[in-house]
Amino acid sequence: MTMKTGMRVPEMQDMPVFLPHTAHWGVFSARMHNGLLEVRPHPGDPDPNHILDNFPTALRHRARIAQPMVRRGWLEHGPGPDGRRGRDEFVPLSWDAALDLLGAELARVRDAHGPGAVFGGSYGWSSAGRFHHAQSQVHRFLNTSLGGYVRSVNSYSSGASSVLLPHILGEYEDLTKGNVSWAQIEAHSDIVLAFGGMALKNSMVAGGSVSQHIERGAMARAHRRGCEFVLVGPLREDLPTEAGAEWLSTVPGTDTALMLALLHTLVLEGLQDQDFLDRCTVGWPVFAQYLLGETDGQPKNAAWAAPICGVAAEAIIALARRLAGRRALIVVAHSLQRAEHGEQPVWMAAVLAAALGQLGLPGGGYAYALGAIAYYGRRANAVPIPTLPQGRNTVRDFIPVARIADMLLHPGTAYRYNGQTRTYPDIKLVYWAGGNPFHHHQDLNRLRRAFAQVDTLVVHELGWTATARHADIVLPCTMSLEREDIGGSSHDPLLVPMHKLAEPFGQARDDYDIFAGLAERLGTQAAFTEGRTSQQWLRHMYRRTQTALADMGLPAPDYDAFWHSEGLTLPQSPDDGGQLRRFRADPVAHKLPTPSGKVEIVSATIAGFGDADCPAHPVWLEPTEPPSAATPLILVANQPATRLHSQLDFGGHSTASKQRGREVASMHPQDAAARGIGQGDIIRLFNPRGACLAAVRITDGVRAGVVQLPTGAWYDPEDPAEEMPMCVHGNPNVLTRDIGTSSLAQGCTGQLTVVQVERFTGNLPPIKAFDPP
Ligand SMILES: Nc1nc2c(c(=O)[nH]1)N[C@H]1C(S)=C(S)[C@@H](COP(=O)(O)OP(=O)(O)OC[C@H]3O[C@@H](n4cnc5c(=O)[nH]c(N)nc54)[C@H](O)[C@@H]3O)O[C@H]1N2
Ligand SMILES: Nc1nc2c(c(=O)[nH]1)N[C@H]1C(S)=C(S)[C@@H](COP(=O)(O)OP(=O)(O)OC[C@H]3O[C@@H](n4cnc5c(=O)[nH]c(N)nc54)[C@H](O)[C@@H]3O)O[C@H]1N2
Ligand SMILES: [Mo]
Repeated sequence: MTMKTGMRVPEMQDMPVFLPHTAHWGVFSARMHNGLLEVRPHPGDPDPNHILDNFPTALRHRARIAQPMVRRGWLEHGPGPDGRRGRDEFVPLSWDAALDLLGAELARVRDAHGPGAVFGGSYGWSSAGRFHHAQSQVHRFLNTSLGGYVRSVNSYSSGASSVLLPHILGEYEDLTKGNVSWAQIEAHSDIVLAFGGMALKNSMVAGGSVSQHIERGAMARAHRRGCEFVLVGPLREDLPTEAGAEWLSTVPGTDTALMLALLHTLVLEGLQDQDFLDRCTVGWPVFAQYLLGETDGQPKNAAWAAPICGVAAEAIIALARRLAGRRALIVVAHSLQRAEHGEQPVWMAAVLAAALGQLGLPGGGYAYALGAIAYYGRRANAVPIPTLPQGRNTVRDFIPVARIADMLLHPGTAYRYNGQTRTYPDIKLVYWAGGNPFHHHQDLNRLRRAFAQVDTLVVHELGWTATARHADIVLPCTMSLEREDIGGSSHDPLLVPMHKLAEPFGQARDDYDIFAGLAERLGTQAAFTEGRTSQQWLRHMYRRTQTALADMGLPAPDYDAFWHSEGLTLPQSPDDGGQLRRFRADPVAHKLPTPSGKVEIVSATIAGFGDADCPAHPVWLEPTEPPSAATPLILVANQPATRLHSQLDFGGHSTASKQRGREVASMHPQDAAARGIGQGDIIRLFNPRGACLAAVRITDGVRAGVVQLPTGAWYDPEDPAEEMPMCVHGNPNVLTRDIGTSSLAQGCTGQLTVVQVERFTGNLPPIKAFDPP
């Protein structure tokens, strides 16, 4: 795969050799040749990722930002709440003028309100590269220059599970990253039951870097050995054909009911591992009363679950029997918990795996989120990779990350989180670098109202995302191809020298240089830069890895040797099954880090919080917004295959997958026919929160009653002056609901919502998302 088409970069000299670089979607090398960027995947990668094809076209695309810009209303009237954000004009400024203005505004907010009025959570994946990692840069800048900021905790990825799992099973990082590996599945698993699947499109990316895409090969080899893969969910493509998967098509959002029924069947037939339950768990007797219907009169049996999940009762019973007595692995995709009551399937899967007696066995038990990202199911590096120290944040206040609009709309209001009653702070200035809330957040019309509330919104971006368009001050940053860095991830053995492959676009600067310029104006330059240039930081950060290698008695090349190599292979820790393996072997000596030291089927801690939307043990809770006559379909807004989130949506691979410029939604033939919709038509998806257009693909790979539209098409409001403009490009977050998973975790619920769909018959509005404002 060598990509040759792209935007010409005439000012760049031809390069004699390919130089290494990396992205969240894979290690590669590239060179400039005849003014074009040529990209080659890492030769050791068995299954390279086509998302690399977005680079050549993206590099000099018109969607890039060329110059610092300030919103006219902000420039003329000063900071303050303003509903014109997102539809106002921008005025180009010189770097000096822009940094002077922003430096003064930061000083004003700091002096008048304190750093507790600055929201610097700045959630987002930004780019690979450990030094120019935008979130680390913005945090370090706000800490060293303002004394801190209101931060965010948890992630859009795992909002519910990362709060729940420590209460009931163990540390999130241990359970996801040091548990069941692909190698164990290849060698040991008899049956893998994957709720939400393990789609290859997802495991093709990993935050920071990935040098080998191993998942397709691992599933193929396991399948050839005789391992059975069963996919539970609404989309057939969520497991690859190489896994030979059986597809159990289910109604989204009903997995907890299905898991309860599987367990009910096991108990009814005496197939649960009672010894494991007695030895390693707490709360089974209480939970069993709920399961058997002794507490509420409703046994959670297969007949009960069948109509909820849309699966025949006999199929549930047969599946339960197949799990018992075999090396069974339960996998739950992140997607299941990115929904209302998302804590429940994560918890219930742990109970099911415990009842099967499989926790801690090689290739068995519970692999939460395996296959969702390429750093799960792999060995950890035995040495630390370089990181940028972020300094000290003196502000104690935080929000669960997905509560941003609530915070901005309702300062001073109380909310529940992980057993606490907390209060939203009063934010005056929001600073974003390396994330795209108009990609990641839900109910975008509400988010627009929220961003209208602040005094000032600052955004560093490489492209004109909707977030940049809603900012008051837009500072153009380089993309990773335009700077030097060190690439790596804690679960990939290759540390990559990321060479500069092109000059910065227009006047774009590195985030580091932007912050250094601001720090100079705030008199905090020494604290922020510590007197180092970017180059000197790279050398400084590399030393940590070099020293750790030397301490292990391993070859520890110096920085120059590393820089001129194709990459440094790091030692890795053994694939030893981690905490669950040790616990299983000796639950007394190796207690789990839960309050009881055991698997908590009933959690006294969570019961003590007293929140009805996340009670003492896993339960089936009805959705509060079920399908209705007005919105009969369930929308699955999952991750896109042709890009990472919204990144480089204007790149060639992403745009090639669209039709008539729109993102493609998938529908079942029955649902399409009922609405007079034909293959390739443009459809309008709508609900009371908003509407968007998409092209349609009609396929029986989607369950009837479900429509799937991936995330990541840049928000493109038809008329931004309207209160609820239609997105003409296909961003599903105009439709999703901005509520927390529950009072426990307050996680993002963007995966599922209810919608209606119709054929769009109006004049097709043009796509403007990639044209500069
Ligand atoms: N409906 C729905 N919504 C979802 C999800 C879902 O399943 N359904 N999934 C959620 C999940 S799991 C996640 S993780 C989030 C992802 O949300 P984000 O991480 O916010 O999405 P990205 O598109 O990766 O945003 C990164 C931004 O950083 C910019 N960038 C890249 N490099 C640099 C740099 O060097 N400097 C600066 N300053 N900027 C840079 C990119 O141009 C891009 O705009 O989305 C969430 N949203
Ligand atoms: N190509 C690509 N890969 C990515 C990303 C990307 O943007 N692009 N993002 C990365 C990130 S940040 C993350 S966090 C992970 C996310 O990992 P996930 O959240 O697991 O990924 P999704 O694709 O959103 O969802 C996986 C599948 O779950 C199914 N599903 C949805 N709801 C339900 C349900 O209620 N029950 C069942 N049984 N199935 C359901 C959907 O059919 C969907 O295709 O992906 C990572 N990988
Ligand atoms: Mo994520």
